[in-house]
Amino acid sequence: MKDLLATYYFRPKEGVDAAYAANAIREEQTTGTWTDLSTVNEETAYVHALDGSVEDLVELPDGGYLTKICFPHEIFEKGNIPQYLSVIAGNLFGLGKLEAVRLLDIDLPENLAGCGPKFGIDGIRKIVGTEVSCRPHIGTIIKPKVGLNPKDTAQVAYEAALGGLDLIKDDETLTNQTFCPLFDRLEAVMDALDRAKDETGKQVLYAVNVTTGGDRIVELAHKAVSAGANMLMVDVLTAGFSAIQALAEAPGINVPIHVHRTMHGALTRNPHHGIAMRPIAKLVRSSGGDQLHTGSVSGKMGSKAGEVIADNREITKPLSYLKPVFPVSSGGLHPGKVAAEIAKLGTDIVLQAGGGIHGHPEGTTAGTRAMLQAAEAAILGIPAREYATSHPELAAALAKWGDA
Ligand code: RUB
Repeated sequence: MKDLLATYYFRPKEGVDAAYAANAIREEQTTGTWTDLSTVNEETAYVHALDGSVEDLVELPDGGYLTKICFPHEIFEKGNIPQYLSVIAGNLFGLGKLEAVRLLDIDLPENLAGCGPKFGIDGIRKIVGTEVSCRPHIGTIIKPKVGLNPKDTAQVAYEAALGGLDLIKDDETLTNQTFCPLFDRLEAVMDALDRAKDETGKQVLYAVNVTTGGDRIVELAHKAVSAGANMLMVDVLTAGFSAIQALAEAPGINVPIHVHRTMHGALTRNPHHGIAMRPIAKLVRSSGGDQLHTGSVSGKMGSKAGEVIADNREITKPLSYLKPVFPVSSGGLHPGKVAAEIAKLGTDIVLQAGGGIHGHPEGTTAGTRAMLQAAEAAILGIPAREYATSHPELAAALAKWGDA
């Protein structure tokens, strides 16, 4: 199939026929509007090739409807994701005949897909050296999320790296503020990771947050890579999908891209209205994101386990034309939650903890070790409490946060 199929949930306003409402979505997003047009006549009848079609309409027990709309591939400008969104997720959200409408999923055909991740799961595992063990990656967000100067940020990174983790990242709110200029921080952190590597032998990734205006992001990313960055971070919904795409396609930017989804709750949280995580995740894969926050099953952010599992399956499923994205489970995680995350999400996952590492009673290095020990225990099938009897860092974490 060369066309794009989009799945929506919707509730028509009282008195509005469901078939009429589904067709109104199709019309608004393709060739139509609220009335017939003098500009569509015998001579311009060719525009009907872009009409699209309502493929399915099913009533649900909650009174809402599920519909699938087929958008002809020619309606899209290949590779222009902002334009894709204007079609599949545009004016329809404001249609007065609808009480609510939510884009649930898209089937994005190969002919409309972008370049995809450069590294994907295997490429990232290769850099970090976990391709044989295949354990989950352990990551941390430097905390406090903002406020530390470059020297102190680097010290936290050093201590985290000594504990043996795989990924260190900036918080989504930290970019290039005066209290922690990006290039000073990058230089200090990469130097700290080199020093840690001399002791541990292990390469750690540092996702420096290059989220900025569209006119500056590629140049900033180039400079960051020249200054030694081995991973870049982008907030996809605030910067836009084209920010990821621009970095993934830019010659000379040969490092993985860590994609944060800050602001997603405004779109994803209402189960009846907005945009589900699934289409966002598929578009991130298509745009070239190597890692993506998709939610946790036991953390603080209120994700729904079933959706996280299914979203992760979608972005990791083998496709001949797109590498898999490494899903990131994050938000309120600590060692006591690791077993639940692995049980539900498997081992091809990045388990990321900020407070759950830097809040460890014995500090960041012990916090990192505790996360890794919790992952080892889960993989061995040993309850965390039992494993903790011979692993003091894990014991201290469980004593502080529990194991549920
Ligand atoms: C978590 C954190 C991330 C959230 C985002 O810090 O900084 O921004 O994971 O949520 P902490 P999500 O580990 O201290 O809670 O990953 O669901 O998008």
